[in-house]
Amino acid sequence: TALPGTHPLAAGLTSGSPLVRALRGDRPETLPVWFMRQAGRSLPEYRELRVGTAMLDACLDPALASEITLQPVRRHGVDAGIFFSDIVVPIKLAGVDVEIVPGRGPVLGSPIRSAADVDALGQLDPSALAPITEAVRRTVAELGSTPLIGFAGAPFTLAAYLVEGGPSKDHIRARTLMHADPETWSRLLAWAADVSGAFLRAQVLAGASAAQLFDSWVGSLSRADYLEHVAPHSDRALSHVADLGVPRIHFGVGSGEVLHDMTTLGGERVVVDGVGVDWRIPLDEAVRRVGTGVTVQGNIDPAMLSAPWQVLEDHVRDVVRCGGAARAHVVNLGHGVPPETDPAVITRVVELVHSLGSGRDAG
Ligand code: 1CP
Repeated sequence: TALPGTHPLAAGLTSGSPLVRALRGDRPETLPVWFMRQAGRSLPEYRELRVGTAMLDACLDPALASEITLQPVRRHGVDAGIFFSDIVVPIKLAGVDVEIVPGRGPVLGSPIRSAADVDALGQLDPSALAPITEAVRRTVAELGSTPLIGFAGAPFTLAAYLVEGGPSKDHIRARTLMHADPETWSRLLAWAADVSGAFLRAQVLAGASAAQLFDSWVGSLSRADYLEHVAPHSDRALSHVADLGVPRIHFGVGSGEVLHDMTTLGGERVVVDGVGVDWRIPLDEAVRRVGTGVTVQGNIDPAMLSAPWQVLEDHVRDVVRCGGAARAHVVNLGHGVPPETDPAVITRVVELVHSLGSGRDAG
């Protein structure tokens, strides 16, 4: 591996952690659990720190980004930190005019819709990633034996913002470009893959022990379009960390039709270590689709977090029972923590999962 000897995984600090073991296919004594969007608006300590600082400025302030990453780990006792940043940070660093509008999400100054727009995209200067590297270094120094997960946006999900110019429902303009001008589409996705890949690689080299690619909006694609126009670019993004030997997780929402393809990226073999599953299909069904050559991650329904405790507890036990069909299971939500979630509920879910042993004996 090309990891520096001081890296937490190479140095043996995180290699025996439940998260890393589970991603490598092992069943640790306790199931690992973490939550997508565990940092952020559900935490009062986050809201306090963020007062007066714009989202992307917070992402580029190493002390702030590191502290926000650590908050949910301290509070909930989760088995991993997820680096506090956003999928649009690297495209901003590559010169794209993008802001994160509170209550809305990423919004571009001018959407990318033509061949000329794609030609005008700049490259990501590696030195621009210095605040990311610094934030990750500080974070892993505090986390010790708890692994940090680095992440990036998959090319399709990034293109959904780049072409639409902001959040959208069915990504119709993006999918239109894909069919109307496949050559321009392919160049746009290759650009996004390399920018995201460089962002992911910087996090891993600076100390992240796992890497997750978020293809949040993959559910708006047909399987045929996914295989032809998207999967090769996701493969390209993940290839940026392939030589580093860290476990790689691939996650999407509404991904049932392409779940298997997300593990093989269109090839013959499983090429990722973990696949994230949303709340729409039970994990035993997910295992029927992906086989036992990959660890499953998920899939507590985020809507359950505000249900009465007994309803939530039964659901969590069921998720763990269904996850018993997989070679290994990383417990998570099917998508992010809703901002209105009571953080005490999250802590209680962590305690419950940790009381269920390896997951195989839960019944
Ligand atoms: O002011 C704020 O608090 C802004 C809210 C916020 C936060 C806390 C945004 C805007 N991004 C983030 C952080 C973030 N984004 C993290 C780290 C926190 C953690 O997971 O603990 C991560 C991993 C992301 C990744 C991200 N950003 C994704 C993929 C994951 C997912 O949730 O699907 C996506 C799609 C985005 C875009 C984005 N950024 C922010 C919002 C509200 C959105 C979604 C907008 C939309 O609906 O299209």
